[in-house]
Amino acid sequence: MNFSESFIRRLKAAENVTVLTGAGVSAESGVPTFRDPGGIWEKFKPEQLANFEAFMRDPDFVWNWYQHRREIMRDVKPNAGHFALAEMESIFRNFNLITQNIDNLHFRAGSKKVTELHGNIERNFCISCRKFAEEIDITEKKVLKCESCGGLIRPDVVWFGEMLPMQALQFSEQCASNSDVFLSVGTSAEVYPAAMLPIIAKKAGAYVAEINLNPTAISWELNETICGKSGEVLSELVNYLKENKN
Ligand code: BJW
Ligand code: ZN
Repeated sequence: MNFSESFIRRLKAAENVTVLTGAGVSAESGVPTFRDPGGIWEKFKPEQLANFEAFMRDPDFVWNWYQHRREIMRDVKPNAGHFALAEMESIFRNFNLITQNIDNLHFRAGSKKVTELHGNIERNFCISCRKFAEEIDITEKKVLKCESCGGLIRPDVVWFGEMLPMQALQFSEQCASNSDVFLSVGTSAEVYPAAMLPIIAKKAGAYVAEINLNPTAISWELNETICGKSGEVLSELVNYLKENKN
């Protein structure tokens, strides 16, 4: 792969690097993406499933969908892209990984500094008393009830119309504003406010590159789009950096 000269020059000099990841980074592990052909939203509309009203309308249906996804996520392994990002943590003085993914694969690959914008599928909480549920049986098809108050238990993920965790969002915006280089990897950049982060970084003077199979909704606003599989591009990038970054 030929990385552009300007990208390499900026990366070699970079101290503050931020990476935003999306579902595409986990695709090579076998986790379905949302908006690609064959992705989650081809079979289900987001408004049917990923919002609070849908959960209240049919809690068992939405719960089951998350249980199904938990089974997929439990059985997959981090891929070369996750491992490359974990290695980058020690290459740059200040490296921050921000993810929209809820699948835990960055942690499982060894990344330590991960900011989760859309929650984590492994956690669950009660919609009435907000208490976190203990470990759950992921084969249980009926929605669980809170042991303390009997309220419905939901996954600790961010649905449409819900606020992102405030601290995580503020920290991500800070990282974006202070980046020398910002990478947006495997995300369609269609969901806000996450999709604002590359734009914030660009406006603040960062070199912003996107790694994706295809150009995205925001490509025209960035410095460059590197077309390819994130596992392959990131591995090559980290190998190059290990040899060339001082
Ligand atoms: C590869 C690859 C490989 C494949 N290698 N690449 C401003 C403007 C307009 C709308 C809004 C706005 N602000 C807020 C909104 C509303 C809404 C929104 O953004 N709507 C848009 C759809 C228009 N946002 C919200 O509601 C957010 N909340 C919020 O803003 O609160 C404040 C507020 C409240 C009320 C009113 C106004 C403001 C919350 C968003 C929550 C998103 N939740 C989900 C579900 C999480 C739980 C779950 O998983 O079930 O998060 S939706 C889903 O999309 C999931 C993802 O994290 C997110 C992003 O998807 P992602 O990761 O980009 O995946 P894909 O599939 O879209 O793309 C994959 C990409 O990978 C593709 O480009 C492929 O090409 C690529 N790829 N294989 C490299 N191997
Ligand atoms: Zn409760």
